[in-house]
Amino acid sequence: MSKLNKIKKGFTLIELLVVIAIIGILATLVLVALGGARTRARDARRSSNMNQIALAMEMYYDEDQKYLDTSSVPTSIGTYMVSVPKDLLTDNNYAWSNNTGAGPNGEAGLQWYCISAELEEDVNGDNNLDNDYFRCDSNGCRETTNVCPSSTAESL
Ligand SMILES: [Ca+2]
Ligand SMILES: [Ca+2]
Repeated sequence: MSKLNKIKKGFTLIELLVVIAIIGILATLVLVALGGARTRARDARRSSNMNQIALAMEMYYDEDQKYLDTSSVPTSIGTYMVSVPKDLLTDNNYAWSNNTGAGPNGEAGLQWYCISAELEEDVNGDNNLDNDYFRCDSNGCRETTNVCPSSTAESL
């Protein structure tokens, strides 16, 4: 039997264990990377939902010269949004300001609204995961550190 044949007989147990360990490490790295991609994808979806709700609210306003007003998050926005989405991870309603009365900046009743989604990523880069929101209100849509206010707590 030649020397080459001896070498090619197969893997040793140590070699197999090393290969398995390396595969395990690579799989962990891939899963971590995918996890980040999935949270970013959910955040993108949340921002998209906020923008669509804002569009529905503006169309509602165009027709009625007032925003839909309700003490809690609406389930629909006229004919413009048949079903207002919930958070895709928690299935909770998005944060909504009771806008049945005057607004936090003294806006007349029915002339303001605010809805916000809590984001999972640290989009403002301050290493705090508790202060990242995407929010739409009667001043427009944006990333912000503040959840929608209760009707008198904070300016829009
Ligand atoms: Ca943050
Ligand atoms: Ca968060």
